[in-house]
Amino acid sequence: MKKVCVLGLGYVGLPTACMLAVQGHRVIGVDVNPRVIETISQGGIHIEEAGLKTMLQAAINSGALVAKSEVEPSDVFIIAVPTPLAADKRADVGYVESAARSIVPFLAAGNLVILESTSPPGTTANLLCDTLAESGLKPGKDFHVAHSPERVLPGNIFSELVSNDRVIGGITPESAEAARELYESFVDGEILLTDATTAEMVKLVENTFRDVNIALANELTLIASEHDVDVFEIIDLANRHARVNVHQPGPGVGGHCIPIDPWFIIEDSGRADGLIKRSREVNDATPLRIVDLVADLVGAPAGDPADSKIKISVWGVAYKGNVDDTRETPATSIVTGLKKRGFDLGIFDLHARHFDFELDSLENAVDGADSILLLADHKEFSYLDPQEVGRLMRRRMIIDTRNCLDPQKWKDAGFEFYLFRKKM
Ligand code: SAJ
Repeated sequence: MKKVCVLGLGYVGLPTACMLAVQGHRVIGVDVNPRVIETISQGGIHIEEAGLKTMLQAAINSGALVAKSEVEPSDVFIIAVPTPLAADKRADVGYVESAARSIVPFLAAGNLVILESTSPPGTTANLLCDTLAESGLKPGKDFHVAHSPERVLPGNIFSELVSNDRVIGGITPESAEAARELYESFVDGEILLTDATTAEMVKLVENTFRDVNIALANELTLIASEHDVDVFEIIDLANRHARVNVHQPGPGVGGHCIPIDPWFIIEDSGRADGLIKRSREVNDATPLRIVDLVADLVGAPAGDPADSKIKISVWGVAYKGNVDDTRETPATSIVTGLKKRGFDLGIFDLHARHFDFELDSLENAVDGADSILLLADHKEFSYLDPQEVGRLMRRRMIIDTRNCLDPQKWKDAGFEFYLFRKKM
């Protein structure tokens, strides 16, 4: 069992720290945000994830996990800090660099440093190793360095931490082996070893694959509406073909990963004008197409926005269903666009913690509304009673951009029901 210092206690770092602690490692969880340290030290959680609170309390109560604001000498250092996208569409690796620099004073021969943050190709071999070498020790000779990208799906993190195959890229084969030894303590999936830059690319390719396929689905939505057919039915039937896996269209692509990572691949590539960039543009344009769709179906507010009283009840502003995360959520630009067009809005979301606009209760959100616009497929929405909801509305209309409601149930309650532009 090792002494492991995990830097960054977010959606990846905190579950990983808990998992290592309950496996018997001595874990120091470090975060620059004092409120995060305080919350965790009291056994509380600052992010919503199934099973996290229970795992955290077990780790804290056993004494195996301690949350601190300072790094300290350890056998293993895991860096799980954000790599946001800068305004110039390049990766901001500043948090990785400062995390690495905070490790330098404590680095010792025989240590292992693992970068889990999604990073542009070459970050581990160059930026990370160069910064750690400021310790005077030689990366790959005196200590090990590896990149092991997290691949967990928010909402299903703990089971995927264990069951997913894990890719580990070492700056040397020995570094990869050293990292395998740690992950073997909780990973049941296959552990696949490679070099650090390949591991970085693997992660970016996974998310880019998803982004490109979602772009295809979002483009198909536009084509399907030209023929007045249901895009979800088309995709469902096409996916019956053994070699076809079209993803689901939606109101846009959000989260901290899929809309970001493709840029990390193309930022230094001569191929910046190809499919990957075009897919980003298709997905980034989707939210404003939803605004146009609402104006077309519900009717644009006439004349001076001030006296228009058309109200849209927006349901679900998290970047996807059943999570609390609103980072890069398409709902932000959709709400902004609808407000600019002069619509009144009522915004309802049971999960989202932080949103740029005020959230309402369900009653206030639907009160006097002319249509519901569903943006995130939270499971609670399918439990709602359309009659009860309809009683509060001025007009019974619903636009579902996630295909997560039963059209017949709502139509039986007198609702006009739209899947994107397709009237059901
Ligand atoms: N989305 C669609 N249609 C789809 C799938 C997703 O519109 O068919 C949208 C979602 O609504 C959301 C966005 O894309 O707005 C991303 O959601 P997601 O569920 O695809 O992915 P994340 O961001 O929650 O998690 C992804 C996962 N990557 C892949 O599945 C390849 C996860 O495994 C990664 O660990 C995570 O990114 C990450 O941290 O990189």
